[in-house]
Amino acid sequence: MAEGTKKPFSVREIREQFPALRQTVYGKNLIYFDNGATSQKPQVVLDAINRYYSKDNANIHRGVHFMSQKATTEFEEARIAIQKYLNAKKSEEIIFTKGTTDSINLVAFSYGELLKEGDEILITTMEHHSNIVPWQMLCERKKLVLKVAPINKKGELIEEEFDKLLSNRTKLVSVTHISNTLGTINPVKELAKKTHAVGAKILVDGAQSIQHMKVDVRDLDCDFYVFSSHKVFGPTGIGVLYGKEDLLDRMPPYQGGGDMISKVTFERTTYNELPHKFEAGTPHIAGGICLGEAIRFLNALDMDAIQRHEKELAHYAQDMLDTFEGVRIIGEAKQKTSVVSFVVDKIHPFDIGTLLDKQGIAVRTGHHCTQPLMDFFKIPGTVRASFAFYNTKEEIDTFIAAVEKSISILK
Ligand code: 7TS
Repeated sequence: MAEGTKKPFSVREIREQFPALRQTVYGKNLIYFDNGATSQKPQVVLDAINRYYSKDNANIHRGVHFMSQKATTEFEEARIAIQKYLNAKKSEEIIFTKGTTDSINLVAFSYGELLKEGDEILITTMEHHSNIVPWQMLCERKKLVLKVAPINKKGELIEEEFDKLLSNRTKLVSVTHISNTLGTINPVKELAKKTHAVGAKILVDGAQSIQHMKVDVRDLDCDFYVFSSHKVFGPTGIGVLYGKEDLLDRMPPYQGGGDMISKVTFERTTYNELPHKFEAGTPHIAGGICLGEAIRFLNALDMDAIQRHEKELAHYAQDMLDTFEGVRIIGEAKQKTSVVSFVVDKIHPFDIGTLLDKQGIAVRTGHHCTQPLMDFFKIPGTVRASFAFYNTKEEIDTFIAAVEKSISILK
């Protein structure tokens, strides 16, 4: 297909490419609504994993031999595919990590080295633990101050409060693009402008956005953007840190080891250039190559159509659940997508999740690694249905009937 041409969106055609969706669970057709936790993998990614380990397996950046050079080329081509997909200026700005959590820890450690006592980090109430705990650890290590911008009852960031917390003491804002628990879409482009106006940097946690919308890091003007491969139809164990080149250049390495050095003596070591400075040791080579494949797969699709489809699914599910007595939707932001979280009066989320499972429906229950957010809503957890482009309205009809049945059993 010519560069820039997108396939018209067809759920049926997309589903055909995901073998995991064609299975039964407890004798029922699987309905996979746990995409916030991890996504299923298309055949092209499965084939790439098989191809790599069957034929191309070799270490990279070091071999003179054919296989090593081939693996190196494929790994670096994946980096370029990701760079283009994110519209980053240079492929050197794409650092392979283990995933979102690892990327945030890298920034917390490394960018954190540039900060001094009294500097402030600003996050929000709706962050995943991965975007809370590394900052708490950094604050303890460097005597920094962690500030938390509050949200309203709908699950939206209160921008006036965010503005009040921003000051020339703020050195980094770290905010999720889309909340994994609420589905809220944060106005990160606007937040980036405000952040830069006080001279701070902004990290966007893209764990829940890259698979649902077109992301252009230069348009957002974020300083860092992080995501996990496994949530974007690639393998586990690999992810990405995008960072602006000048900033990454100023940051010290996170880990020491092979590949990240330029010259080692016992007296002194000099470090390699970007991106290698941040990629110590043998990386997840197959993972990187297959993430590249997942990104190419996504790039051929019409992301605007996908976004419309997923928004429609979430609204459809939410509107129906809203009519049930005793059901409360958690997260009713005006700008929201792909996630419906809810609680039911006097019924524990886990019990609903268990009954849904027996009906072949995979959802997640619990706090979704957002305990402070659960505290804000004064609930122990939610039932969360999180959708991907391969989900259908018919699946939601089955899900709604199953929720109704589960409630009637448990009441
Ligand atoms: N940030 C957000 C917004 C997330 O949703 C997640 C994972 C992470 C960070 C961490 O990603 P990891 O790949 O490094 O683990 N969220 C979820 C979830 O909602 N259910 O399971 C994992």
